[in-house]
Amino acid sequence: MAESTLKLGTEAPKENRLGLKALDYGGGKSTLCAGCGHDAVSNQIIRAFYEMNVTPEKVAKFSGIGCSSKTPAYFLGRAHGFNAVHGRMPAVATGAILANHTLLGIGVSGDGDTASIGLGQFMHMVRRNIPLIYIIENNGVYGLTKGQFSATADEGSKLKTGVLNDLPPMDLCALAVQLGCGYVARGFAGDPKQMVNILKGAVAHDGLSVIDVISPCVTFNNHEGSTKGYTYSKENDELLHQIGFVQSYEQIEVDYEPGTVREVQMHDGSRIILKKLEEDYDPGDTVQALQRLHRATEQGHMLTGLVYLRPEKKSFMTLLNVVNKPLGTLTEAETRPPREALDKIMRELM
Ligand SMILES: Cc1ncc(C[n+]2csc(CCOP(=O)(O)OP(=O)(O)O)c2C)c(N)n1
Ligand code: SF4
Ligand SMILES: [Mg+2]
Repeated sequence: MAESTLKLGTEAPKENRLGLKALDYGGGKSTLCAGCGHDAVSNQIIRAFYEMNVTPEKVAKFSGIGCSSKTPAYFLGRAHGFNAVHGRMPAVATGAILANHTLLGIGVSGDGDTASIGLGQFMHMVRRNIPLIYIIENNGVYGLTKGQFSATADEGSKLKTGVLNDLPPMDLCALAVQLGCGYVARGFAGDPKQMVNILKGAVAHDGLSVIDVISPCVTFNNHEGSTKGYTYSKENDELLHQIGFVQSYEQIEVDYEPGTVREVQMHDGSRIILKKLEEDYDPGDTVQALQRLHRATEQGHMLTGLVYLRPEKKSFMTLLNVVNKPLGTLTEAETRPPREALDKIMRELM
């Protein structure tokens, strides 16, 4: 494994509870353009998984095709990985996680990979609530094929060549909320603190989490007239709340004024702390989530934070009552119905 060039920060403790260092969560050397938002997101994934004490060998990484889809090679080099076909990652990830849901699945896609060619696959994965962390590194363009507009590009935004986009954008967070996803968030590659906490919450969530992260393409979509570049995103970032995350083993009591903080308990006992900013936003309210997303688009704002959270929603594995073992390890006796069950079926058919 080549040594990672990603910066890992210095403030975190050297070893986590598994005795692993942040570098143990790194991957190969990135070949992306210097300053690409996708490298920042890889860095944030490394930090979140390290601080969450995830065993790298228990992770399965999935991706499609694009600069974004190359990034699983740059983090968690000790994990399993499958680089699928353009837009087809959801089907591959669904199959793999169904076969072995003892693995923690993480998929990295792009706005082209998800919202253009892969939209049908994405929507069915959301409906099924496959337990997977699904990240869209959204830069509004097809970076790998030299910067054409994708389906998430804002109306009126301009390509470097001067071409204007006259089609409305597709909001992947709104789509995920609409289809009933239990964990929907929007982050910004330039806000690592928020992103790491969003990712930690997703690790703790049992079900699909959709994380749309605005991740600027410095080569093709970071100029004046772009609405997905660093400057525009920083100036128009509308924070829903500040996100904190407390792991299940931490005895931290949060000290706050009544009514200023919302605390949500996750199924593993960890807690997500949402510090309200200017208004009372309820992430469990579907209509409010859709309204806020729509309003932000109309105002040219980038709404970030935990847009929608329903941790109680049953994942596909729970609905299917799948055994808690990788299917490939089941013995013949465990897969074949007992003699009495077969006899009973035969009697019913007579
Ligand atoms: C079936 C198929 N069609 C088209 C392509 C060409 N292609 C490769 S990557 C890509 C778009 C990538 O855009 P996005 O998913 O936004 O990733 P980014 O590079 O911006 O991170 C396209 C159209 C392909 N590889 N396969
Ligand atoms: S072309 Fe854009 S998306 Fe691709 S690596 Fe370069 S900056 Fe990143
Ligand atoms: Mg893109």
